[in-house]
Amino acid sequence: MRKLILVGGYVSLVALGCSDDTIVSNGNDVASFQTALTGIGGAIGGGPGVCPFNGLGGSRTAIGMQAELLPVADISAGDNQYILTGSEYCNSQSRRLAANAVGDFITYGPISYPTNVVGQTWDIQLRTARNSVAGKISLAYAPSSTGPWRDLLAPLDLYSATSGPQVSDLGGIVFQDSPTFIKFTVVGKNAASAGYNVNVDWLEFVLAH
Ligand SMILES: [Ca+2]
Repeated sequence: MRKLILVGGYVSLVALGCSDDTIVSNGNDVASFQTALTGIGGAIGGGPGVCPFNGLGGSRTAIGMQAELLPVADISAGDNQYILTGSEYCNSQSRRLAANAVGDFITYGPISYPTNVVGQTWDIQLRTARNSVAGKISLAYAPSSTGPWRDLLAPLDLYSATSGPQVSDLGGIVFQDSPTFIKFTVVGKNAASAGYNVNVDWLEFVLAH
C-alpha cells in the first residue's frame, strides 16, 4: 500500500485513475484530501492521464502536485503561462510557460505541505509533456520566492520529436530548506528544438525508506 497526499486542490479519484481507493478528508484546504492507494507501483509513466507513476514499489508515502493547480508566484517579464487540456495529462491538464529565451522562468508557490519534508530523503519525479518546441530546464527550490535557491536536478531536456508525456526520475534529495517555492528556469534548448516552452503536468516527492 502506498499513501499519496495530493497538494494543490480538489481532484477526483477518477482523474487519478484509482476509483477503488479510499479517500480520507483531512479538512485542509491545501492538502485537500489524502488517499490510501493500493495497486500502485507499476511501470514508471503509468498510462495516459494516470497521475501516480511511482515505479519504486512497496509501501511508500508520496506527495503529489498538479502543476495546473499549484499557485503561480511569478513568471519572467513579458512571458505568459496558461493551462493546457488533454486526456494525455494527469488530471487532464498541465501548465505551460510560453518561454522564448534562456533565463525565462516560472515559480510555483507558496506550497504548504501536509508533512514536514525537510531533512528527509525524497525521490523526485517529474511528469512533463515533451514536444518539438520545448526547452531545457533547471529546477530549484527555496523557502521564499526570493530564494535562496537550491538545485533539485541537473538540467533536463524537455525536447522530443514526438509529443507526449514523459516521466523523469530525478533521484533522491534531502531538502535543506522547505521547498515552499519551486522554480523552473530555461537554461537552453536542444539543437533540434524550435522553442523554449516548459510544459509541466505533475510533480511527485516519494519518501525514501
Ligand atoms: Ca496535471
